[in-house]
Amino acid sequence: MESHFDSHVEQHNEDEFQKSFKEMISTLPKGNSWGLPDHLYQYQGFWFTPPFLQGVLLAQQQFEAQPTDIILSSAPRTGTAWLKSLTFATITRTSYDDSTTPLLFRMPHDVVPFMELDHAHFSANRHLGIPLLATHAPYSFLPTSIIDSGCKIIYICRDPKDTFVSMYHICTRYAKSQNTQPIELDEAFELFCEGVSWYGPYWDHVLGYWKASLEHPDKFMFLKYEEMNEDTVLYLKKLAEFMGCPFSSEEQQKGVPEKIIKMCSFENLSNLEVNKSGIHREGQGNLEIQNKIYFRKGKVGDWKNYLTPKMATQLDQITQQKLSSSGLSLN
Ligand code: PAP
Repeated sequence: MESHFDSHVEQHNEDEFQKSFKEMISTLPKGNSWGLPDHLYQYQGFWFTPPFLQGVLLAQQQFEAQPTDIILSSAPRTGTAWLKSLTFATITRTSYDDSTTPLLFRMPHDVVPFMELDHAHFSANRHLGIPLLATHAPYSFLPTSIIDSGCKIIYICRDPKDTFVSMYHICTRYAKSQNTQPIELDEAFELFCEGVSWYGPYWDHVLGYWKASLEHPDKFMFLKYEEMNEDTVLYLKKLAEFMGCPFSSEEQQKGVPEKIIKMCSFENLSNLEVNKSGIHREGQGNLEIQNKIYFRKGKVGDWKNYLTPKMATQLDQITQQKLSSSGLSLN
């Protein structure tokens, strides 16, 4: 059991960590954060806002992965919430059904702990007894215990054009909710192309996980939002198998995978009261955000409504150049 002394020591260490983190961050290159309050800072090749970078570094020091953990990794706006809801509903299907699942009253981000921000509560957040943990950390930033423990990693990525459009919208919607000036699309586009985006450069994020997945295929599942959208049943079955809880033939006959997919669909989740009017990270300063901001359209190819053909070509060219000889395509 933890004593007062232990918690005092922990607090002291945390204060020390905060102090050295602040000093360290003041030496880093600073980037435009798309009109949002915190600046982006470049650390070891990737851009972060301070709370997220601090969280990743703390996790590197403190998080001890278990071999049974399943890490859900993604760059922002690539399908994290969808992946969380599908994996959560699949893993908990013997405890809950579609009329009792916590997804009915908690948003997907609130049923799976997030490594960068929930580090202080790892054990507390596992009260649901599920092995899932989410992170946006680039592969090279993962705590060594995740690699060493051999736990499973599921990565989801998405066409950079839709990822960009989705990121642009969450920034403008958040800025509007704070009554601050939203960034212009052109400016955000330039920043994204230069790699200056949350956990960007986006392509480097994807490539880090892609290469690792080729090296350790048994430990990785590498997903694309578009493929999941095309054949969700197939990918949900693959996910269940990968997580060690395949759907039995009886479950398949009863349509359990289809029910989970319906429950976790954009249409269903975005219309739930919790996702229309709830608040994520309430009382946590700049991290507080309305749940509804996370849900926009959930469509493949919505970029066509926002990018000019010239912009689309420019992004495609960057993607082709960055991914050349990797064997991966994203558009
Ligand atoms: P995050 O990094 O902010 O958590 P993330 O969940 O990775 O975002 O991705 C958000 C995208 O997934 C949004 O895409 P859009 O802007 O193009 O619409 C969001 O609408 C979409 N999304 C959210 N929930 C679902 C879902 N259940 N099914 C499919 N797409 C979804």
